[in-house]
Amino acid sequence: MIVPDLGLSLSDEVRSALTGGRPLVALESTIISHGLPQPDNLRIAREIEQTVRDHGAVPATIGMVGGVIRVGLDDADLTRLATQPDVAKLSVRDLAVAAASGATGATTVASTSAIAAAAGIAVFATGGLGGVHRYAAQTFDESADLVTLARTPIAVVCAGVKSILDVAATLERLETLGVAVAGYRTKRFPGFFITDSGYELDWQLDSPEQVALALSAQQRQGVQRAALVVANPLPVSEQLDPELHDRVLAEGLSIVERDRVVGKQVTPVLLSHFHSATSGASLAVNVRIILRNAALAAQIAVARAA
Ligand code: PSU
Ligand code: MN
Repeated sequence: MIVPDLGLSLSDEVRSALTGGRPLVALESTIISHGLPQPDNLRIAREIEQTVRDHGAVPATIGMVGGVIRVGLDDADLTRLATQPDVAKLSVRDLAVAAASGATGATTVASTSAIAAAAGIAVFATGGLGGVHRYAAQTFDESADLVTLARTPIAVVCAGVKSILDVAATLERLETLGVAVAGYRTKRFPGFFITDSGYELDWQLDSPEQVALALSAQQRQGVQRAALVVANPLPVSEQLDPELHDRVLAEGLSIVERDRVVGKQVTPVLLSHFHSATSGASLAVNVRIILRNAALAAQIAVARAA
C-alpha cells in the first residue's frame, strides 16, 4: 500500500503567498462537484479563481486528490473534481478516513474552512452556507458547516443560506454557536437566490477595510475563536424572480420527501432540481453570487494584508 502525503499539501503559489504575507482567498470544491451542473461547473470554477486574481489575491481552491488534501488545486485536479463521476463529498469528519482510503473528493464549507484556517488562510469565499434543514426537528439534519464555523476563525463571504433550508433556525443556531454574522452594506440577511431572506441582522460592515478591522479585532481580543460570516446579498435587479423561486422550491422539497432523500444527498438533489426546473436561470444567478463573493473576499484579503 502506498502511503500518500498525510498532511496538507500546499501548491507552490499558495505556499509562497503565505510566507510572503500576500492576500489569499480559500475556495471550496463541493460547489464545483456537487453544487453546479456539468459541463458549466469547470468553466465556473476557473472563473471564480480568475475573479480572485483580478481583485489582487491568490486563489486557493481546496480538495482531496488521491487521498491528499490539496490547498491550491492545479487545473488537472480542478478538472478531475469537476468531471469525475465518483467524487466524494467530504466534510470535516471524512477527511482522515478518506485520506487513508486514497479518495478523491470535494470539500464542503465545513472542511474547506477548517483546512484553510489550519493552513493560515484568513478569508474564504463561497456561494451559500449549509445550515439547518426544514423538518430538522424530526430528521436532526443540520449541516456540519455550522459547528465547524463555531470553532474555526475565518471570514466566510457568502450570500446567506438557500431557502431550501430553515433560515430562521439556521440564524438561531449561528447565534447559539457564537458565529458572528454581519451583512455587507445591509442588515437584511440575504436569501441566496433572492436578495432578502426576510430576516434582520444585528450588524453590518460597509467596506473591505472594515471587515479586515473586525478580523484584526477578533485576533487581538483573543476571545471569539469562531468564524465571521460576511453576508453579501445580490442586488435586487439581479435576484431570481421570487415567484419562480417559491414555486421551484416547493417542488424540490416535495421531491426530497417523495424520494426519501436523506443525508448528504439532500442539498445536491435540491440544487440540481433548481437548476433544471428554472432552465438555467438559477444557475446564472448562482454564478453571479459566487463571482461577487469571490471579488469581495479578495478585496477583504487585500485590505487585511495592507
Ligand atoms: N449550499 C449551496 N450550495 C452548495 C452547498 C451548500 O447553496 O453547493 C454545499 C456546500 O459545500 C456546503 C454543503 O458546505 O453543500 C453542505 O452540505 P450538507 O448540508 O450536506 O452539510
Ligand atoms: Mn445534512
